[in-house]
Amino acid sequence: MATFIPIFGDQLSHDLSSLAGQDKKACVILMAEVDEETEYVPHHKSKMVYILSAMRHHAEDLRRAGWTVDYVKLTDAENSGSFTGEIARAIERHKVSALCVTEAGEWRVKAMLDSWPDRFDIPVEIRPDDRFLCTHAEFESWTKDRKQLRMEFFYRDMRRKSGLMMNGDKPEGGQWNFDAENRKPAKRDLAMPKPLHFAPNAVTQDVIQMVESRFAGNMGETTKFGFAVTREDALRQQKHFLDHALPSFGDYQDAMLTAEPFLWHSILSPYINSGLLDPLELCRAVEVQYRAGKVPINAAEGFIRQVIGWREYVRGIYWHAGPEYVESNALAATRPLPAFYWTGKTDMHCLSQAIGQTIAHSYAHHIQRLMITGNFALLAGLNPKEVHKWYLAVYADAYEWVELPNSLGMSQFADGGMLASKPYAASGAYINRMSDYCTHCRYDVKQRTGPKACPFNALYWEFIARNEGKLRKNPRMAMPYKNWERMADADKVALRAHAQQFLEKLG
Ligand code: FAD
Ligand code: DLZ
Ligand code: SF4
Repeated sequence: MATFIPIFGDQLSHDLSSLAGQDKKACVILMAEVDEETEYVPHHKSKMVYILSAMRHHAEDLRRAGWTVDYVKLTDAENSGSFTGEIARAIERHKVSALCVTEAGEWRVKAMLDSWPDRFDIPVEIRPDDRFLCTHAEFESWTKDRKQLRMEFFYRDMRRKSGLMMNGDKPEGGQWNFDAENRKPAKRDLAMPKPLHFAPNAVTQDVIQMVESRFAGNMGETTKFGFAVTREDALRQQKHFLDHALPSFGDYQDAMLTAEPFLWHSILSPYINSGLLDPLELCRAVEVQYRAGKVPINAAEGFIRQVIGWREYVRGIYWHAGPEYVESNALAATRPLPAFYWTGKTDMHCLSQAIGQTIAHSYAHHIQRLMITGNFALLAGLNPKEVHKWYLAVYADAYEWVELPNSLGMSQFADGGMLASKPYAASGAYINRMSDYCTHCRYDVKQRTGPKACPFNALYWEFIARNEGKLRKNPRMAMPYKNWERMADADKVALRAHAQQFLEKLG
């Protein structure tokens, strides 16, 4: 009688908790490609190719390591289309005495796992996912007696807990955070590193064909597919990042350039989130580069903060906020997502760049997600649930636990400030400062009204005016409201009329 171990597409780690201490000879692992997962949002084609090919390669790796793996493909005739259905079928195929699984990464799948003890007539053990630094209990205890949940204080605890960039109990460099040094605009640079491109092998080609025929209408191109699909190749990209991009990662973290989708970013999130890379191992490798004098402190600290700070913090918020978090809409935003989010066809150059590269690569870096597509959605009052579903569909790194707090909380302020102390709302001036987009745009970033005026300008003031009742008392919004009050009435009327005309045309 075997122990049965289901492994999901975001659990592709050899040291997964459900595998720990098991006798390989007495276990059967199940991995299943199922409609339920490929269809809960219209995933980008490259995201699907990445996950399904990485699953197939991981199954082979596990077999080579001595495990028995039962793998169900999406095209298998008997495939029931759901995890629960596949487990029921597999229990009939194998003599199974117990089921052991690593906890789910999101509320939807957790509800399913919680139903298994009643559904199946065998003991079900659900183990914690120990690939995170902060446990659920630790995060809950950190939230106790705090009026506000702010990443910066949580991050300090994670630095202390991990010992990363610490000198005893003091932060390396004498301060916790070097973010003030990480806001430089970038210039075109021929020496800019490019992420490695991994040519699809026969397994990936098979998945590409299957995805192209089953999901022809989904966003994306697979012709440029070049993600790593094995841990070995993901480690190659990790090394490439450490050697070539990390030294300037900090300086240009917030920069954007036309036709440069990657800049000095790591492009590691798909691998970290699916389990091919270990986030703590990566952070330790970053610290080694710093201690060896190869990268400056603002790069090393900045990178480590993203991973043990922001990544762990958004996971904590996701589980703390509960399954109803997805329904939050503090600013009562209802406008439907414009069609150009799926096509990139808009004459706003910043948006066509961010969306165009999303279509091409299933990737955009953080500032593009936050300050271009996210900022536009916030200013235009787009429905936050629709915005969330878009982010969940289009990025290769998107799983609900990490995407939802970032989109609904950080970028749309739909949680009323649980995650961010103020909305990330900005006019064209910010985009112009941090990018070269405006110089290639048909709009004039300096104009606020009139046919050539940058839409972000009037939309910004419309956002301020529309949400005055909800945001006026936020101390971090005092300056914009002071500026709004100082403005002449005629200017206010003209700005709001211009914004409303634009929004009407948006449909
Ligand atoms: P780098 O810039 O190289 O950063 C290094 C690593 O830090 C990333 O790989 C990632 O693991 C981590 N990281 C950085 N910022 C964050 C953050 N805010 N939250 C969590 N981890 C972070 N990240 C996802 O992994 N999945 C998502 O679905 C996702 N959706 C987002 C939606 C919106 C609206 C916004 C504003 C951000 C979102 N992020 C998401 C966070 C961030 O944009 C991506 O992690 C990052 O762009 C991934 O690219 P990279 O690996 O090159 O990151
Ligand atoms: C995203 C995704 C897709 C597209 N397909 C599958 C799949 O067929 N089988 C699978 O195990 N996982 C898939 N995933 C990832 C899952 O959505 C993710 O692992 C679960 O939602 C758990 O959070
Ligand atoms: Fe975007 Fe406005 Fe700049 Fe055009 S002018 S790129 S719309 S910020």
